[in-house]
Amino acid sequence: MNDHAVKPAPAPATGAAHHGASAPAQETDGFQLVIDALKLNGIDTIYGLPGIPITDLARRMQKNGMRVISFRHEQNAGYAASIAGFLTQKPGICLTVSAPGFLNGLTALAHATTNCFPMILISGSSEREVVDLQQGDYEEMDQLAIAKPVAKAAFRVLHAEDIGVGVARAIRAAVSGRPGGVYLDLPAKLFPQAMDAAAGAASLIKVVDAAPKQIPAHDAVKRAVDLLRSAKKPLIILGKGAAYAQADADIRALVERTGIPYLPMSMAKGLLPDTHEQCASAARSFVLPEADVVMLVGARLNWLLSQGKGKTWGGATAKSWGRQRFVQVDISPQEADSNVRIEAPLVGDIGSCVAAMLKEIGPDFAKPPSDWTGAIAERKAKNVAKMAETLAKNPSPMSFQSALGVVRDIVKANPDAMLVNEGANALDFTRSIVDMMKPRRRIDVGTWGIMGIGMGYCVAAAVVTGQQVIAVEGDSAFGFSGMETETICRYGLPVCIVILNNNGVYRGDEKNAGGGADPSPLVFVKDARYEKMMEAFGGVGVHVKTPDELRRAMEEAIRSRRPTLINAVIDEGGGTESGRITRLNPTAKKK
Ligand code: ADP
Ligand code: TZD
Repeated sequence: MNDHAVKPAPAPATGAAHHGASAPAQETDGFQLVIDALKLNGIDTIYGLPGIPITDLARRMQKNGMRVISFRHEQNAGYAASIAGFLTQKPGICLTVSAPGFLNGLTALAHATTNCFPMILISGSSEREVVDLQQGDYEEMDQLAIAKPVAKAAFRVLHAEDIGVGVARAIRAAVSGRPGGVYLDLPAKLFPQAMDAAAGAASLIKVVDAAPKQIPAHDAVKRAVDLLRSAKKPLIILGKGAAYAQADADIRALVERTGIPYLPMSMAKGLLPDTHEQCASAARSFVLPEADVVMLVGARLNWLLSQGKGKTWGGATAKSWGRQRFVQVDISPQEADSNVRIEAPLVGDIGSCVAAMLKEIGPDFAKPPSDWTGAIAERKAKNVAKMAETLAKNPSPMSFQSALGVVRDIVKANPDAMLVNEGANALDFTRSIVDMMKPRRRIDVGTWGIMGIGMGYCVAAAVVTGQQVIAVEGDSAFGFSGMETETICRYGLPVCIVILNNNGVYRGDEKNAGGGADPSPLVFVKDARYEKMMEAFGGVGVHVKTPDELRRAMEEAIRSRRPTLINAVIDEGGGTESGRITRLNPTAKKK
């Protein structure tokens, strides 16, 4: 322990001590116990923003050898923590001040819960007595009550001797079962509370088996395998829960041994290489309505999969079910039947479920009929050829596709690089054009389609993996977290940001509908020079107008590993309103 861990207690006034009968008692305090509790559980990185009452906590964390990554806005620190949780299976920690800092972190906490990422938002709070009587403390707010509806769990610690329990409960809640966001409220008065160091150390808990395996029942495994065996047109959908589970080899074995075509959801791309012959991404709109048995692995039938019904699935009307029969592998026993009937729910952790299925399947599973796989291959070939044609075009100004053709090559040449992606068209085109070759390399807007994850994700991806990070950003999307370019420069992170700049939200050519002088609410300053933001902080800024310039700039960024922002000018009329989700925006202007 270092000098902060223990300090001699002030000399006691009792006679015994004066006679030197025992060594002076050593004390610890709330600050130190929080640090020791986190470190004891292998948590060594904090994403946050200092201020009252956690400034000293951040200082002492750093002094105690923790990595403290300090942001310019708590929301970005929170997003960083949430994705660190996804990448590591350990709760990512976001540390904020009270009321406004806490509220800034809350969006990220809700995002973590929604996406099933383990995260702990630790916020300092003001004096309970004053808060509860609403007497007007500095940044007074009942944070615990506000956090509860968006957190998987929320705890408050009032006494130093309870810090160990509080941290242990927060860790367990974040990573066990379906992971999620946890709120831990630490009032200002807790931090300086002193207690005997030995008793303090004894009060800490090293969490044993924080995310216990959940072994599926054999009859559930058999039911799932039997349903798969009965299929003529089976399909597997891999979701980000499958990516999170880190059961990569078994998932690949299951897909390959069954020969079943699969679709990766966006953050499951690369779980098997996107170029895998069984990957049906390029025939998505064909396989969804045609499939007869669909196995979901760590993917929910939420809006991203049209709730499992309607035209996407071959249903007669927008609300009617298709003919699919479903297997759903998920850790949450409540997930099944949330939209359509799940005939074979398989509840357990994905590693255990997939291993059990492999055992049940044995070495000889009859491969799907060749008229099914053949029809998919045919569709794929047609769509891939069409895409290749589009990518080969070289329009001026650049299109989304001609710019992303370059990104695709660069990512292919750097398969370990992390790809961060947000925007509308910038998201949809990147998802379909840029192949991922390895698991957990693509991180994006997730379940809510949230803008603003960009720079927080970049920071965490670089910090957690040490790999090159490439961010493909819409110009609107980038604006939500753009100030963190300073953070990226401050920590010298190998992040290359490519802004697909079309001067606005979705596109940049819209006019004021009322004919007034104000610009349309959807457009930004024309030809904005975003690259100068990176230059302002000592990074590299590049303004590019052609695929060749973009390629050179990306190659140089990766070679140098310097923070780089490439402002890639694309056609301002190139985007579609809401990207590919116009169906959710019934009044969207059709262009
Ligand atoms: P996507 O957006 O990629 O379709 P979702 O976020 O909708 O994925 O679904 C992820 C699902 O994975 C959630 O229902 C969650 O309960 C589940 N999940 C997360 N981790 C695990 C795990 N280790 N084992 C099993 N299921 C998991
Ligand atoms: N606010 C938040 C937090 N999330 C959102 N998803 C939105 C607003 C609405 N929104 C989208 O769904 S995409 C988008 C917004 C504002 C930006 C699209 O513009 P872009 O990308 O420049 O980022 P493209 O490539 O021009 O479409």
